[in-house]
Amino acid sequence: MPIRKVYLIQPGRDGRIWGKATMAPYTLMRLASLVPDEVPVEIIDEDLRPTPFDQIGPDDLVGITAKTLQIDRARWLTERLKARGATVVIGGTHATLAPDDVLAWADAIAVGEAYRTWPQMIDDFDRGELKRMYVDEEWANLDDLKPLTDRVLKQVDENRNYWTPYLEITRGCPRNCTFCTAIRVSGRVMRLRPVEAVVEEIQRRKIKRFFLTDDNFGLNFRLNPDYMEKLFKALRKLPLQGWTAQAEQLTADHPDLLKLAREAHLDKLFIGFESANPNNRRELGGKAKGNLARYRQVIDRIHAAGIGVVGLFVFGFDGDPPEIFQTTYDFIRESSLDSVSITILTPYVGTPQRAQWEQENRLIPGIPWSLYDTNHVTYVPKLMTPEQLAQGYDWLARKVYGWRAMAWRGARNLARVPLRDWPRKAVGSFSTDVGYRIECSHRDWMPGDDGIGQVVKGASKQGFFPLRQPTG
Ligand code: B12
Ligand code: SF4
Repeated sequence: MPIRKVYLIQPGRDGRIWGKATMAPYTLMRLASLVPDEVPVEIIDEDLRPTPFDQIGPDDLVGITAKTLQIDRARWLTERLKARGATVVIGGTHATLAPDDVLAWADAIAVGEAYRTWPQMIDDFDRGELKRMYVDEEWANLDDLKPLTDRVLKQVDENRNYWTPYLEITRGCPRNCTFCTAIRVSGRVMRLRPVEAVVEEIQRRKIKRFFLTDDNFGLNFRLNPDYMEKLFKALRKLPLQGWTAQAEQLTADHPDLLKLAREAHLDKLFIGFESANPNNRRELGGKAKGNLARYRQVIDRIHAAGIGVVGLFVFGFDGDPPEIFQTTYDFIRESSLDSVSITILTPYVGTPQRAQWEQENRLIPGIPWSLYDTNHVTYVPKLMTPEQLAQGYDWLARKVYGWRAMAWRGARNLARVPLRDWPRKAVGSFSTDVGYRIECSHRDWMPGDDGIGQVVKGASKQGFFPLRQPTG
């Protein structure tokens, strides 16, 4: 049937926070830019507005993106949209990792990156020949990435509607941490976008701040130093306020590149320390060893370049005893980390971690996908009970995301930078901490029939401020 319109939906979860939504729909902006000019396209971010069911009908193709924690909502939406005669395609992480799970209820699925298959799906739908499954795991050359179109940028108006614009510069990770899905969704080969294309995109989007979607941007300090030098020299000419990226500890061993990165307005590196327990090194693909002295050195060296450090820690590895929370807290308190992310290990489909625990019969049955959010316990840990893992996590969350702890960290971060940088630093520190505090609020989250759920005060005795309900 000839296509009338394409809708692209980002399922909601947290709604607006102080008037804006947190996550700009970068994935959908890229996909919408692949829609031929003659076909109308509309992006719906449910954190900003409800899905307009009454406007969507039989000649429309609806694409929904979903990580695992959004897939229950994607299914709820699909059932309603199909009832209106629309055709629904599901893509993104969960469809890529668990295609059969999604094929059971979606009209079609897109496995992998979809740079090649998404335009083909639109064309097939237009000719009435849409197939059920499209696989694109060729790890497209990022040299040829289609630029974001002006109609998409105008429609999303990201500087007005969102706290954080996203940007992709590199993609892939050659490591293979047992709990991570990166190699299935982004490939093991590190791919780089041409520096000129990155600069052009930043200028056209008029973004002054951004968070890189790159899984392991920092690994390029070792793998592609020449590219990084070229990139930083280009970015330092732009009037940016600051940007942040995910990295690993080895960035600290490249002081010259760190200095250039700071000149290029890099504000903070999110470093995956992952664990303060030296017994977990096998799970961490060789990148972190629980060596606290080394962690301190890394933080000091990155700080010396004028760049902030957010420490990422995961809990519930098979080597983790109940004391891991206290050990990690002691480290966090005496380290000079700018901010901290704490998450519970989550066995996503397609990871070696899940395969092992499935075999050992340790996955807790009946947990909805919406609680695969890294804030909930979904398996039986080895050296603690599930309750001990949940309680230890709640204890640590209260310690590190309490208002007093956040204010103290904020003040310590300000003390490290010159007075002229205080406004930038204060906003940066506070927004990262508040973001993680909100993530932890999902401990008070009870899944609902609408695939989203709601906050039930006191569900975890966490006591953080309640989240706003998503619109619609
Ligand atoms: C950036 C990012 C974020 C951003 C959010 C960005 C956003 N707007 O959603 C932030 C930092 C907020 C974030 C948060 C979280 N994230 Co995250 N995130 C990423 C990351 C690093 C990159 C995603 C990205 O934007 N890539 C760039 C865009 C262009 O590519 P893409 O999204 O992959 O989309 C392509 C294809 O997947 C496909 N596609 C996608 N959707 C669709 C839809 C259709 C219809 C079609 C045809 C194709 C298609 O085509 C696109 C173009 O090629 C990925 C890792 C990764 N490499 O994917 C993790 C990842 C998606 N995140 C993950 C997780 C676990 C989380 C958190 C739960 C972590 C936490 N505790 O905070 C939260 C959840 C927040 C939430 N409410 O959704 C996991 C998901 C695992 C899973 N099985 O679901 C991943 C895979 C990381 C990992 N290492 O395991 N994340
Ligand atoms: S280094 Fe990071 S992105 Fe790479 S596999 Fe490990 S956790 Fe995933």
